[in-house]
Formats: sequence, structure tokens, C-alpha cells
Amino acid sequence: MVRADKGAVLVLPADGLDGAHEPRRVTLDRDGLVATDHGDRLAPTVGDWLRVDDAATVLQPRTTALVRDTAGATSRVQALAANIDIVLVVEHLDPDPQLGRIERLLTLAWRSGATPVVVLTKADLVPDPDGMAAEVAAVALAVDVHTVSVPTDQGLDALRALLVPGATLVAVGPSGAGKSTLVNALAGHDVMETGGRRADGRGRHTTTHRELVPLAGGAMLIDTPGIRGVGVVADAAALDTTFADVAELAAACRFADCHHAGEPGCAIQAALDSGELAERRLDSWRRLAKEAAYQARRSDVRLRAEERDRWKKITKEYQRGMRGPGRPRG
Ligand SMILES: Nc1nc2c(ncn2[C@@H]2O[C@H](COP(=O)(O)OP(=O)(O)O)[C@@H](O)[C@H]2O)c(=O)[nH]1
Ligand SMILES: [Mg+2]
Ligand SMILES: [Zn+2]
Repeated sequence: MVRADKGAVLVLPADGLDGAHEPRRVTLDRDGLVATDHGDRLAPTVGDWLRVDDAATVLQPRTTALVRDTAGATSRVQALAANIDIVLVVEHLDPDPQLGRIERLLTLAWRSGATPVVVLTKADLVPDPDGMAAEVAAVALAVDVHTVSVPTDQGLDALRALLVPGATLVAVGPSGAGKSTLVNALAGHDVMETGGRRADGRGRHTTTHRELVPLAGGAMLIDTPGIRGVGVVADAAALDTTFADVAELAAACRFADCHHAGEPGCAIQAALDSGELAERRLDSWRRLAKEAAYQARRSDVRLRAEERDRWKKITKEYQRGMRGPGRPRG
């Protein structure tokens, strides 16, 4: 599916992903859901494959999914993009990149099952982009970090190399980072509106929807609006990957349940003291771990509530069955 469009989604045929085809509308049910082969119903998202025929529209299983936690008393996750191969974590060099935000988006990216790549934009606006990239690389463990500038075409070839036929890339990052500008540069023409002044002078244009852009070479790019304070979906494995250094230290603490708050034999405290681990990095990890734990608890509450509702329904149906259809009571 290419994008959502008021109760419908726009889809392209599998053989029409060359950037030269017009998408067609497929209507959804009233709740905006479609059936899956497993009998449940899900909201389709950008990057999803739908099997469309006269009888039904069926959502195909996802290989990867970028999901975020939605606000609310009980947890629900929302899929931001599906079947992606690479998550471009886009952050500007000017103003200064925010390391905590990059760590948050890397956790989101690792959780998706796709490979994250960090893209630092606006290299033309700072005197030492490489030095800044090295600082970011120090917190983006095992992740490629690219610096780019669209006006000077700097660093873009490294990203073009990722656009192999069939590959799907999604750009995430704060509003104003330059995601849409990057998508346009990689597409070779303007497909997304960017934050520059609008021709009619009515302020800035920012991306408000997620959209899949099929490229002439056979790759696909998904642009997203700036995701504000995205909830990290509980995933200890993703956190351990993003913060492999912290996880490794924690595993070396004397007590397995060490809170790293002054206990004897705390490897994290030792690393802080020696300067091997930055206080900022530890705080960032703590914050995300706390959010993940909170999210996991809410998700438990939701699962229990769903299970209860399911049993209520089954019990009711069973009782109705015992009475028999339409048989008068008493
Ligand atoms: N100097 C410079 N400006 C850029 C670059 N990339 C994007 N911009 C500007 O940054 C602003 C926000 O870009 P936009 O692509 O809309 O950001 P988005 O919200 O992440 O999609 C626009 O005014 C762009 O022209 C870059 O590499 N260099
Ligand atoms: Mg945009
Ligand atoms: Zn410890």
C-alpha cells in the first residue's frame, strides 16, 4: 500500500512499482481494517502488501514492521511502516544533533527487524561534519553513519548505493531534519513537499502523512512526518542492541539484579568513574528501559482484558446454546 486516503488506501500492483503507475483506491471497512490470513483484522500501513480480488482484500504477513506505542490507558501499537529493509534515522547537524533522539530512533529501528542507518543532514551548514559524525557514531554502535548535504550533493552517493531494486527504505526523524528533501533528492525529482517557504507565502509546509515513493530504479522510499516523542515499544532485545555497551557492563555487575545505584561490584558505576561510560548515555538507557517496562505492563493489562472479553463472549454463547435458539425461558 502506498498511502492512506480517507477510509481507503492507495495501492500499486506488484508489477507497477516502477514509479510510472498511478495507484488505485481500495476501500477499507468502517474501522479502517482489513482481514489477514489468520482470521483477525488489522489496520494496513504504508509498505504493506494486500492481496486484492473480487471476494476480499487480505493483508499479507509482514516481514518487518516499524511500530510505535500509542497513548492511552491500555497499550496499542501502531505500525508506521511495513516490509522495510532499512530505517534511515535522519537527524540534522545544524542545530546540533540530539544523541538521545538518535538512540531512541535506533531502538525503534532495531525493534522493526530492519537495519538502521544514521543520516546526518545539512553538512553544508557546519564547519566539521566529520567530527560531529564521529561523536554520533560513538553512540550508534554497529550502525553506518553518513553525513549528507542535499544542496551540494555531498554524501548522497553512499545512500544511492542502498537503493537496490526491491529494497524498501523508510526515513524517520524530527520535523525539519530534511527527510522530505532527502527523499526528493534520492528520487531525482520533487515528490514530497518540504519545509521551505511555500510559493503562496502561507508559512511552512511539513509532511503530514506517510507515503511510499516507488523509485525508477526499483527501490521504494517511505517518507514520514516528524514523529514526536515516539513511544518505544517494549523490546529488551532492541534496547540491548542499541545499548550493547551498557548491557555488557550490566551483565558484569556482581549482583544479577543490580540497580547500578551504589551497590558493591557495580560494573556500570566503575565505568562511569573511569569515564568509559558517559552519564548521558546511562540516563538515556535508563529512560528508554523505564518506558519499555511501563509499556510492557500496559500491554499485559490489555492482553488480560482481551482474554477476559473473549471468555465472556464464549461463556455467553455457551449459555445461549444451552437454552437453545428462541426457546422461551422458564
Ligand atoms: N542547508 C541545507 N538545508 C537543508 C538540507 N536538507 C534539508 N534542508 C532544509 O531543511 C528544511 C526542512 O526540510 P524538510 O525536508 O521539509 O524536513 P522534514 O520535516 O524532515 O521533511 C527545508 O527548508 C530544507 O530546505 C541540507 O542538506 N542543507
Ligand atoms: Mg517532511
Ligand atoms: Zn550495576
